[in-house]
Amino acid sequence: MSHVTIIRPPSIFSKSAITINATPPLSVAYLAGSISAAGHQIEVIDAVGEALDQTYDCEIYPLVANGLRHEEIIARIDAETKVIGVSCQFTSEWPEIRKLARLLRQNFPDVTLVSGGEHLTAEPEFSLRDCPELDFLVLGEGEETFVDLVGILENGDFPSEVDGLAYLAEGGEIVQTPRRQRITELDRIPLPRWDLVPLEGYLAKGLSFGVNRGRTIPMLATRGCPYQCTFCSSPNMWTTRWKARRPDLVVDEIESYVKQYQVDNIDFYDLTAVVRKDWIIEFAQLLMDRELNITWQLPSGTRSEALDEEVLSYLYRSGCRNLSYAPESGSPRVLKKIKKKVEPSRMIASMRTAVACGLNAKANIIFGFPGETHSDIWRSLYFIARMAINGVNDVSVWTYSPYPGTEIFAELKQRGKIKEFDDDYFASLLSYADLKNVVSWDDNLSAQVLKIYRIFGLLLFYTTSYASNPLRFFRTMRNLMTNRHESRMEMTLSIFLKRFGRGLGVEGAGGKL
Ligand code: B12
Ligand code: SF4
Repeated sequence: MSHVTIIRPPSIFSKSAITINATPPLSVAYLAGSISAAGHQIEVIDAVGEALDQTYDCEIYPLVANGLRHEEIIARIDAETKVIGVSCQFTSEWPEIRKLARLLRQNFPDVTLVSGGEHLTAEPEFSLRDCPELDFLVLGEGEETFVDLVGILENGDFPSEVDGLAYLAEGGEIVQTPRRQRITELDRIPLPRWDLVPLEGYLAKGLSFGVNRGRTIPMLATRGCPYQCTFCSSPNMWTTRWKARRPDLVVDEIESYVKQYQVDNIDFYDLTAVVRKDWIIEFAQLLMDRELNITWQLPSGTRSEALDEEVLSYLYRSGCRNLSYAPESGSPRVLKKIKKKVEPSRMIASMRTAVACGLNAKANIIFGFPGETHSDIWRSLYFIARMAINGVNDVSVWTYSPYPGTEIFAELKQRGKIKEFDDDYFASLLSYADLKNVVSWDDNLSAQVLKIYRIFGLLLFYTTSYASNPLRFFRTMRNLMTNRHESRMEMTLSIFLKRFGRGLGVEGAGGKL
């Protein structure tokens, strides 16, 4: 039995970010589930959950961290620990994770330091050279690889036969073992160990990736996505294999959270939850049969192929209240280029039906893909106005950021637009939600122009939405006064009002609502 500690690092965001999302760390809870099921002793340090109200300036770049300081993390680590795993989900967090890894190495010279997550899977070589303090990187889906790695290390062997790893060999070359096959039987993955995470802080504050609908816990019903959009790292991370769990087991898990944690709402973090119509209908029916009196949401941004009237009505009746669509653009030319196989008019029809069924629909739009022109942006703006007229409740207008492991990132690197990973690049990734500091990766549109388009897009959507549905204004007022939120707009307004009341200071997510 080995002693393992898994760290979820502080969350990083920009000083003028619109929102700070602190949410319970699903990856870490899953990894803890697998490590403990394999018989090891496990501890979790969720740096965000343990200090939801604490924010501080990062030393390396002009960003803000939310959570424990590094020295506070180190102080919590058990001296008996043999393996420390650090999660690195976001590329923007890398400079801070590198700093943390160095401190961990100084303080625990003999432990094995492991890291995994989306960023490392995309850039293993860079990460190991930039931070040789890390002994092993776990690439892709982490559960089986981490369990195998810990087991082999415990026996005193070297894990050269473990698939899914990268490490720096003695001669200085990078070794990457073959990528591990995705887990096909998702139902055999041990459930997340939420009892090891400071969950109550998140639950009590209704912190959620989606809209605040009370005590919210994240879940996964499926893994992977069958599509290959060129701006998304999912194909590299998860391959294009989409796998779903047994719907009855997903409902069992929900029921256990209702009983154990009194949750009101479930956030599904799935990449593309609704792929198979028969699966989602069976799941919704089972959920209705249990009469659990909860709501659920799909906040990640789903596709619309399987979302017809029958499915949408099942979703609503089973408690789904918020659904995010991900059209990304209203320009057919851009959609083709980014390989987002979406037909804007069909998506609008699905959104209209969703709203008619009682669901709150949100759409994600991105401006500034490389090569996007003014005319493409105007098509997206027209699409934004159509969505508002058709009753869509919310829109996010992000500016494009290139993430490693994506096709566009590789193109930009080849063209010399991204020269090397410096800390400015990492910081630039958080400009996507920044009202002030926009970065443009598009030769046709400057950062200033993108910023204006972005603000215009948001204004266009919300003025059209409120003008075409005046009742919405009164509903928003009522929800703001009662601190209940149905849409993202209401949640964001509530955060702004609170921040305004406190002098607009940047706060931790604990002060979010
Ligand atoms: C939920 C979510 C969020 C939530 C909450 C995230 C959280 N704190 O948990 C919020 C709303 C905060 C969020 C925000 C953003 N997100 Co987000 N988010 C996700 C999402 C949909 C799910 C994450 C998740 O829990 N997955 C399920 C778990 C099981 O998978 P996992 O995290 O990958 O963990 C596995 C492995 O990575 C590995 N692993 C992970 N850590 C470790 C550690 C060790 C030691 C080991 C051994 C293994 C290991 O094992 C795990 C189990 O298999 C992912 C997409 C996805 N489905 O993964 C995007 C994703 C992580 N987000 C992404 C992005 C870009 C963002 C944003 C920039 C917004 C945007 N433009 O979309 C912001 C940035 C926020 C910030 N401040 O940095 C990208 C990250 C790309 C990158 N390289 O940075 C992703 C991958 C989506 C994508 N494909 O583009 N996000
Ligand atoms: S953007 Fe969405 S649909 Fe496209 S590959 Fe990524 S997860 Fe799949």
